[in-house]
Amino acid sequence: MRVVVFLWLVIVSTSVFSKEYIVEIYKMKFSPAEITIKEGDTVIWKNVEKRQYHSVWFKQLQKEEPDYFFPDESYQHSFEKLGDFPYECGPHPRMKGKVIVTI
Ligand SMILES: [Cu+2]
Repeated sequence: MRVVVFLWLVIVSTSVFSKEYIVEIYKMKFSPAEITIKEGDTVIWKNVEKRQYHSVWFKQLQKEEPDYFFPDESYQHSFEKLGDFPYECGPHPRMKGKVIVTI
C-alpha cells in the first residue's frame, strides 16, 4: 500500500511540476528560437502560419525526418535529458532553433 501511495505521489508531483512551453512558428521563424526549460518539461510547437507547413527535426535524436505539420496543427516533445538540443525545419533548413534543458 505504501508503495502505491509513493508511486502515486511521484506521478502527481512530476505532472504538477513539469511545464509546457509554446514555440510559435510564423513567417518561417521559430519564436522564441531558443528556449530554456527544465528536465521533464514539454515544448509544443504551434504552426500559426496562413498556409505553410513545417517540421521540427532534432537531427541528433532522430535519423528520419518527422512529419510536416500544417497551420493550426502542433508538434510536441518532452525532454527527459539535460543538454542542448538544436533542431531545424526539414523542408526549410535555414529555420533553426534550440532547446536548452537544465536541472
Ligand atoms: Cu519550415
